[in-house]
Amino acid sequence: MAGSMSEILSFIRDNRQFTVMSHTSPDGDTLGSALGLVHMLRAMGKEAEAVCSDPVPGIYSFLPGADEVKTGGEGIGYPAVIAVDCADKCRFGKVAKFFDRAEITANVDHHGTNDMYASANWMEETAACGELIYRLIKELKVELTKDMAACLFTALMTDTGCFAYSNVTEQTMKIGGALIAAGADNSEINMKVFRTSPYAKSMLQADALSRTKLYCDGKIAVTTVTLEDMARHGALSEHCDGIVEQLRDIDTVEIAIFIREDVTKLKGSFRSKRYADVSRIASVLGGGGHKRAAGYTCVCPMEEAVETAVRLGEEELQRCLKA
Ligand SMILES: [Mn+2]
Repeated sequence: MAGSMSEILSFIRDNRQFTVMSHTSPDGDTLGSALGLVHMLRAMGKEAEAVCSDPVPGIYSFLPGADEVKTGGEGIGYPAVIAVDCADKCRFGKVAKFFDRAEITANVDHHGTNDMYASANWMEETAACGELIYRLIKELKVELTKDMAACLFTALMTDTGCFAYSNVTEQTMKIGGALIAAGADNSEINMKVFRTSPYAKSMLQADALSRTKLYCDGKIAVTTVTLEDMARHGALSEHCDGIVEQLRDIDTVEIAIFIREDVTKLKGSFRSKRYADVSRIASVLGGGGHKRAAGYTCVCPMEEAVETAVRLGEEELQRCLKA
């Protein structure tokens, strides 16, 4: 059961005031999808707000509407609440209260591990959740504005590694083209998201990468960042974005593991290169995601978290060998 687009179309048509929710530690897909959706709802004459548990990372501050995203549990909490790019309710963080007290809820997502937690659901395993928002805009015959296009192009670009990963389909590229045609500035967005790094971020990443450990003949790479590491470099948690991809890019690596310390818990990210299914590993740990990108949170000492993640990584490599 993966719901359907028509459930979401009815949810949008039948309601007037919406709170659109992104997931914790927001990325370009969840923010671009949420803001694209907010712009679409407003173009339809409806009221909409965007909420997110955590602050909008600096690299996404250029997104049209980013300055209006209510964070840290702030927000109005409209009667209709729609979550985008959230595989399960654990991804809501401080904005879960809006979902819990809503009159009606919806869930638009592209993670295969989605557990259909809302009253209206639509999960389809596209490259980016932004593709689903684009299809809603087309289906509802809303005029695609430059602002919507910039938000959705950012969503596509971030979840596809700039249209480079195996999740990219003909449809992804066609939608990317339509978004450029509607005014999304490909190279400018790419520059802002992927080729702009504060000094503190570059130094934190160099530090983390220099401590990389390899396991399983180099097929698994692991590194970690503690709150102390971030403080030493004057870096923010959002400055950890991109480390796990750099581990994955090491030539021998199939599974990359990155674990960072947050205030109350540890946050783990997995990436795989060609064949390992890291969503299986994340699911065992109570998280979820995609085959090539997944994550989870846990509360335990860092060494224990690393040991567990590496062991599960080894088991996944074993499983792939046997298959
Ligand atoms: Mn996504």
